[in-house]
This record gives sequence, C-alpha cells and structure tokens, in this order.
Amino acid sequence: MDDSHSLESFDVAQAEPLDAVMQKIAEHKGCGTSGGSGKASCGSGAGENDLPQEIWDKVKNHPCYSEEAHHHYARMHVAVAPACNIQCNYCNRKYDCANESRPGVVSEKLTPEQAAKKVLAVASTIPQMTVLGIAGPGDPLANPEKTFKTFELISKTAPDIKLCLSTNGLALPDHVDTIAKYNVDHVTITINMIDAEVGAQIYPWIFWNHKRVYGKEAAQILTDRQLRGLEMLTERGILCKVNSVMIPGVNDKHLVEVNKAVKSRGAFLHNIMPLISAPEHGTVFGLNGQRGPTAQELKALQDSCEGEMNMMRHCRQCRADAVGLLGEDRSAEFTTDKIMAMEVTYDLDSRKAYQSKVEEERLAKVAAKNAELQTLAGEEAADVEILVAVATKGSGRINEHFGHAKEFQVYELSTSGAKFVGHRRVDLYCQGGYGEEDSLDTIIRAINDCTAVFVAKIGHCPKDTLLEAGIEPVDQYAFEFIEQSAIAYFKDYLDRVKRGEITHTARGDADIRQGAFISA
Ligand code: CLF
Ligand code: SF4
Repeated sequence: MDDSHSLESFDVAQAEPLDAVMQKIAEHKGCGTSGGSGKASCGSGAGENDLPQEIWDKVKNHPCYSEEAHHHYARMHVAVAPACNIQCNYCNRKYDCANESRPGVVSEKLTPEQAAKKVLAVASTIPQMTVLGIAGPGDPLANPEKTFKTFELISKTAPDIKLCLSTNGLALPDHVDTIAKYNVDHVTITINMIDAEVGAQIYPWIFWNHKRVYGKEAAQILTDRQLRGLEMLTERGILCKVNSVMIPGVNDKHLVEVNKAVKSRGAFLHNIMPLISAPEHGTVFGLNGQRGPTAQELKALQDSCEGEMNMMRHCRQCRADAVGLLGEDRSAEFTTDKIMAMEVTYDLDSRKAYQSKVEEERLAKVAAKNAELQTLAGEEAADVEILVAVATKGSGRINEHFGHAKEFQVYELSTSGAKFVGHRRVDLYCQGGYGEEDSLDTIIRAINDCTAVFVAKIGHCPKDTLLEAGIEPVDQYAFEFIEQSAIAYFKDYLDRVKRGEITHTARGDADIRQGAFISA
C-alpha cells in the first residue's frame, strides 16, 4: 500500500538533481572492470578521489557505503517495523530480519514517536552517528506507515542525519516515489537469487495480493519485484546496495549471476553476507543442518565478483536496533526506559564541531597512508600478497589488546597498498586475568591465512603460540594508523625476503618460527 497520502503535510527538502547523480552512478559502476591492476580503491573502499563529488557526498559519512567511513562514523537502527510479507528459510520471526541481522538477537519494538526520541538521544550522545536506518525487525516496507512516519519525524528534528532503508524488495515498486519524496537516498535490497528454481529453495512463500503464494511462483514474483524496484530506485538517483546471503550448495555459485544482474541495473554496492545458521535459531536451514560458508569461501566469492562491481566487505550483520560503530553494540545504553527518561537537546553545532574533528583525524590517516605508499614505489613484487589481521576498536588505529579483541579486521597487503577484505569474529582470549586456551585455538583457526596479527599489546603466552602457528604477532605499531602501519610492515616484509631472512610463501603456509619463513 502506498501511504504517501498520509504524509502530505511533510515539508520535504530540496529535491536531488537526480538525472545528474544517476549519470554519475552509471559512469562509476564500471569501476573494477576498467582495467589496471584490479586492486584500485573502489566501491565501499573508495576514497574522495575515486568517486564523483555528488556520490562522495552521499557516501563519505555513511559507515556501510564507505569502508573508510566505518572506522569513524556510527549508524543506528530503530526497530519500528515488526511485520513481514515473505518467509525466508534462514529466518525465525522470533528474531530480527536476518537480511540485515544475525539470528539469536531480538529488538525492542518502538513506535515512530519513541524512535524519534531515541534518535535524538543517540545523536546527542554519539555525535559521530550520521545515519538512521530502518531494517526490521520485519520488513520496513511491509510496515510503510510506521516506517515513513519515523522518517518524517526524524527529518524534521534531526535534518543532518542521513536516512537509510533495508527491504526484501517485494513491496518496493509501490513505495519508490515515497522513498524519493522523503530523501531516503540509501536503500538496501536483499536479493538472493534471480532464478525461481533457486528461489524456491530459499523462500517457501510470499504474501502477495492478499494471499499466500508458494514455491517457484512466489520466487518469480519476488525476483521480478526486486529487480524492478532496483531499476526504479537507480533511475531516481537513489544509491542502492544489494545484500545477498551466501548459502553453500543453494545459491553460492548463482550469486555471480545475481551480481551481474544487479550491476546492470545500477546497484552501487554488493554485500555478500554469510548465512548464519544453527539448530538453536529454529530456522528451516538451521534445523536442516544447512551450513554457512567459511570466511575463506566468502572471501573467494567476494573476490570473484569484485571484477564485476563494488563489493562491501565490512558488514557486521547488525541487529534491527543496533547503535554505534559497525561491530560495536551500544543498544543497551538506549533502551526505551532510558531514552524516555533522558532530557535531550539536539545541538547541531556541537555535532558539526565534533564531526570536523573526526574529519581532521580521517584526513591525517589518509595522508599518512599515502605517504607510506610512496615507500613501495618501484618495488617489483607484484605477485606478492599477504593477509594481516588487526585488533582495533575503531578510528582506523591499532588500538585493541589481543586478549580483548572480539574480532580481527583483515587487510590484504601488496605493492598496491593495504586493502580491507573482511573481519573475523572470535571468542575473547582474555577471561579476566587469565588466557583461555580454547579461545586461542579458535582465534588461530580464524586467522590462519594471515601472516601477522597487529595488536596494541599481547602477552608472552599467546605470542609464543601464535609464532608456533606461523602467525607473527606485531605490537610495534601500537596505537598507530592501521593502513600506514600495514604498508610499513609490508615494505619490511619485502626487505626481509630480499635479504633472505625469510621466504615468502603462499598465505597460510608461512612459518616464522625462529624468525624464518619456511616454504610449504
Ligand atoms: Fe543500517 Fe543497512 Fe542502512 Fe547500514 S546496516 S540499514 S545500510 S545503516 Fe550496514 Fe549493518 Fe551490514 Fe546493514 S553493517 S547489516 S550493511
Ligand atoms: Fe525474516 Fe527478513 Fe526474510 Fe522477513 S525478509 S522472513 S523478517 S529474514
């Protein structure tokens, strides 16, 4: 249902120069196929010099659309959309929409008015929160009145916050005009297939035209609506990200075709996420024993699609009431009880001042990286690539202790520089005064394709075990910028190889015991 009639009183901001922006997106979307090394900074990893100004302005502070921004800027979700109009085999309705979430966590549902108060409370507390997303716990466009009412309220009270929406796409074509009307210029559509045979294995039914439709017929309607909605959005210059859940044996190979289809319809970014599946989630896939992909399988698929279009690799599959930087969860600070009791003043000037400081830090980081990159000029080692894992709690710095890390960010290093390629969730090693050996095994398994792990600090015991596993613990760059440090490490790595101190080996096979890499 198009609910635009209920929103007529809303005074929308100036319309975007849509044709111009669309043209820029169309020009940009060939990025990654335009020759060169294929390693150029691109898509979610793109910087100011890689994108047209209009698009850079839309993505530069959006932590999901810009990999660089995710180190500095936060997003929040408000859980105003409980209903859903389809059934996915990886979803249990007790939990949030698994298209932008992970099973096993539930959100506190809010009214639009509560949501608006929450946004103000968070924006006052976390001045680097720049994006408000509606991503569930069901489908936002199966709850259009609540979704658009929330956007209306927030646009009026917090006009500097970007609006974002994530949908399964079934109802999308009915709402594109309303989305454009409210200046929601970032929309995510979850597209897991373009072939109804594949779709029937993922979606048992959809609710369509007042009745349930099953199997292939349902999947055909869904894919037609998703692709049509994508085209309609990109025609209006709205940036679109496509999320796809990688389900081994079901759609993993097929996602290459999905990637081509969404690229040709103007999607800006493709986010291939791993299926998270366990029997305790109570989902069809969980109960059937359908496994998710390994980190290495996910990376291989993302790599194979990267030549086609821009890939997102820093998604954290956030919950529908997530608050904070990607990867951190501050939602417990903003429960309904707490926000309703808070005195909130929305101070646009102090938010801007804080964000100026963030920009200074970000520019310093980019300048440091570029300067360090110069040291690789003239290196003839184009075939040498290694992965390194980094313990960080944000701001683009190596600022987390090994024992406190709940995830490691993984960078691919080559003569082209340092490229973020994913993150690996791990169990905490430090358990309040002692190290947990089982966790250490898990951590080593999670990063066993990495040559080194960068940390702010690490104890002797895990250091020795990591070395035995062939992973070099590096704490010499504590609290420094990640990319600058990674490039410096890579330069040193190449120098050590040249001096014969170590032997470069295929990733995951390096052994640095006693300071020497041993070829596998
Ligand atoms: Fe939220 Fe999604 Fe907007 Fe981001 S999340 S609605 S685009 S503001 Fe981001 Fe979270 Fe991944 Fe989503 S990391 S699950 S991609
Ligand atoms: Fe669940 Fe989201 Fe799928 Fe709806 S669209 S069934 S809420 S995962």
